Amino acid sequence: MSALPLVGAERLTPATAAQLPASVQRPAYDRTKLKPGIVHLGDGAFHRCHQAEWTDDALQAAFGDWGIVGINLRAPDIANALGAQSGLFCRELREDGAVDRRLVGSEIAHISVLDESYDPYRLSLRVALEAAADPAIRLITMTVTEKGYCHIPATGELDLDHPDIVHDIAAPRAPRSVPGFILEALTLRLQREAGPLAIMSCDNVPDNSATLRRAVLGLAQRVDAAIGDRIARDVHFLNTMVDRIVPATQPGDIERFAAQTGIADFGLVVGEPFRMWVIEDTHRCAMPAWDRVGALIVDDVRPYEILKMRVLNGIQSNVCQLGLLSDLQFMSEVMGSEIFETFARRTIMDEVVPELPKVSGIDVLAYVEQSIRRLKNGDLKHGTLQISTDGSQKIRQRLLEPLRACLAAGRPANGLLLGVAGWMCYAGGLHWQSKRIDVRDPKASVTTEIGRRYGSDPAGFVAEMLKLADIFGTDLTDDEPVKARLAQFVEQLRAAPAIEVVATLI
Ligand code: CS2
Repeated sequence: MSALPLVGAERLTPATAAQLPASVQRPAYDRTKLKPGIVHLGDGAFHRCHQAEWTDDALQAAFGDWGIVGINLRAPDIANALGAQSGLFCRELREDGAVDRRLVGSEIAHISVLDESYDPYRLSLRVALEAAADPAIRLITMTVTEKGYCHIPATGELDLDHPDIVHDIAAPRAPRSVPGFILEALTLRLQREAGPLAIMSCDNVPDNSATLRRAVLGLAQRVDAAIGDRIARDVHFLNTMVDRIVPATQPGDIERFAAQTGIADFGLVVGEPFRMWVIEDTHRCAMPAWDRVGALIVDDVRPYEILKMRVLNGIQSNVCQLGLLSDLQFMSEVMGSEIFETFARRTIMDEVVPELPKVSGIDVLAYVEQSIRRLKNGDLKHGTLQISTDGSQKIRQRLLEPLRACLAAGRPANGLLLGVAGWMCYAGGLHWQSKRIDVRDPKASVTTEIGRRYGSDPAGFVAEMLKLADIFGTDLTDDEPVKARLAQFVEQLRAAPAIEVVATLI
């Protein structure tokens, strides 16, 4: 689509919002009365299409001081994009050709911490910390992606060698990492007696908020042990499971929206109708009335988390690299191929489902079919590259844990192993036709170096990859059958497009 539709479209603001077509749902509460109650770190597409929408529903059901202050500690610059729109943005849900549009009002302020090379960086960081330390805030939520936790993926422990953690131990008042930011914000809050607070991670990290808590307390131990003790006692960290497929917004989405509505919305997000949110809250912490609009409040989120990470995310991570290595750009193209669909279903049914915990109220087989349907949604442009990004942080919970469970039960795990081999080839930069692969991962320099050195020696390549203990742990390094199978798959993936290897396997 050309950029022309944006010319002549008016920027979305509280004034121009009135010009949106009548079919666009509006907030059903008085937004001018909304005061802040939540600070959210990582104000990206997923947050806006999930928690922000859910908060709009909750405000509709029971109005209260639960406006969201969005903070981005790194690019993208939301203050520029959403500040100019007074926090307003629309979300579109797309499926089977149908489009559902809604104006979301729950976000009321935005702060971007500037790049460190700019002079006002420290000032912008201070503004963000003060926002989080404000007594009006009773909840800090976050979607900062897996790598934001600065943990070792294989163990979930804080990575004390992480450069940002090293920095934050030396300079805790000007933190760079998410755990460092939370620690400093909590320090300010405790010094000022800012009142009760709960913290809720909404990332796809195993035991998400408990992992964050460990990171914050681990850092506190090295910075100020007394503050650490108070955090451990006074601040609740609530584990959650979140679910909705929300690809990164494309310029074409914004152009189409402008062409169809006359309004240019630089905060637009596009997702699927399905949504789910499960919150583990045994303390009954203060939060918006999310439970009245569909969120589940439970005593133990783990079964839901394991189900979602191994089935929905599991399929995504099992096939995204293989799709990319077949030159397929979007998940819907991958899952639209009968070969990949059969492969994904078989892997999940034969290798993953038998070892899943029971989840109350959920029929696992129906859940698997629903997940496959969701992943085939051709109205969403969910890039195989987007899901492959940061795979080193994702594969433990999505592929390796189910692989371990399957092997321990004495079952063959060829589908999962092919997915792992796909990740290895992607991370190693090994395309069968030697096309350049865009490896986006915190471990990219290490994995591509292994690919460069061992590209023509599949067994050596697999052995070196498995030695990355922060990803693979130490149990697979000497597992000869696993190594042999992975090496065989890597060899096949070096010789033909992945879809052919998948076809042979099924
Ligand atoms: C995706 C997830 O990019 C990714 O890692 O697997 O964002 C996925 O779409 C969501 O977890 C679905 O809830």
